[in-house]
Amino acid sequence: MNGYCIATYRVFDEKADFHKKALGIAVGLTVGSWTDLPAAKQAAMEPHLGLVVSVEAHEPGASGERYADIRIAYPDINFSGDIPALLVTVFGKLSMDGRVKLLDLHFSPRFLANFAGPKFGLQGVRELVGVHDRPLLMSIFKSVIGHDLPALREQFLQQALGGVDLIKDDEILFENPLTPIEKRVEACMFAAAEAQRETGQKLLYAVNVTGPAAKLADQAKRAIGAGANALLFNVLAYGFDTLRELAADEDITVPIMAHPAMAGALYPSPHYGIAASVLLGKLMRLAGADIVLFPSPYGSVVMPREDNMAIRRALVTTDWAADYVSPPVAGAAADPAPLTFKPSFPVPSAGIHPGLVPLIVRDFGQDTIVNAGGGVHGHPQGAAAGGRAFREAIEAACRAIPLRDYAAGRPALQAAIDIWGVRE
Ligand code: 1AE
Repeated sequence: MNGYCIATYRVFDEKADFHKKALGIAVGLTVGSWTDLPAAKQAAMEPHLGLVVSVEAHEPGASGERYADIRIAYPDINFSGDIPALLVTVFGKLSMDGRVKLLDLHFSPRFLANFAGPKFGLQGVRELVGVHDRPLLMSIFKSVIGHDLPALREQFLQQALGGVDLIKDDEILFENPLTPIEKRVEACMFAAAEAQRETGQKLLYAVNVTGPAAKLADQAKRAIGAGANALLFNVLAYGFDTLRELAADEDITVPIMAHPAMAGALYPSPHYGIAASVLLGKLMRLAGADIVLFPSPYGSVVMPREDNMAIRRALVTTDWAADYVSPPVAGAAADPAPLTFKPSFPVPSAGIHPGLVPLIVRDFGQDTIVNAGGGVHGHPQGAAAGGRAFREAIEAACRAIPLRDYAAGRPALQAAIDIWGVRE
């Protein structure tokens, strides 16, 4: 039985006949030409032919733009079972052909069968840190380039003493002579143990895996050998299949955190690129990210709230198939079954401070990681107080207590509110 992966596009054009355009995509990105083929050749090519599932045209509204949402079904026998092949098929040349944005992807069961998804997932990460009843808290190293190991170790210790559950490298910290990865892991895990003796808190340190693609797995394993208990990875700079390979490696026995660096080159335009929910949601989870960072609607790098909610749905729910439409062809596989991959942890990030925690909990509930760099290190009483202020804000939000009330008698939270305010 033929399986189809379905791509949904938003195509902008002042004059085009959108049905003709849809047919052009379906044929052009699969068999190339159709009506010119002799009947015998058409019969042989039919299983490979892309199909127009729907064309929903929108006449100019308030924006004055004319566009259509077009769904095309691509036979999965046309491409190998990997993300690069799928992306090149559905949006390779097309991404450069006028104003067109890839809004969504639905995967056939046969295509999905090539993937294992996250190895740990949200629940596995919770188990590693032993926290099941609140959002987790992560802080980010800030100002790391040019620092030596003792300086980094001290910065780690101060963050850890604030009661954070995870600490991540800054994504711009690459392999370097001052803090090479194995030495960095040893120094930071030593500080993690020191902090744990004081706070009782288990902690994951996501160390940045960098360098030539062919050496990433080896570097990750060396870091794990030195004690690393999580990895950070700049997925979009390397490609989704590199993430999939790391996640599928049996010797990589720790969660992988996906950083969204470079995503802004791809998702923000309404006219071009790939929707955030596909880029930072479905494809990240498919490729095996246990934890996924993305800009939030609340902080310094703003992503619209509906995009954030669509990413959350893609990362944590099982209803990817909910709006799958079977292609109108005999022998097409039935709608895909609900997803069985583990959920990935969503991490709305950038410019987060304690005064934003109620909004994060309102939108994401308990199953999120509150993540901050400047919001921890910029606390007037230091990074440890910065972490404490966040923990207090999380407690307040989970108990639906207004932050300003909860701050009374809690100097760390009060000081954070005094400088950053509260948005509820
Ligand atoms: C969306 C990525 C956020 C990130 O990596 C980062 O470093 C945030 O830092 P702050 O919290 O904005 O200081």
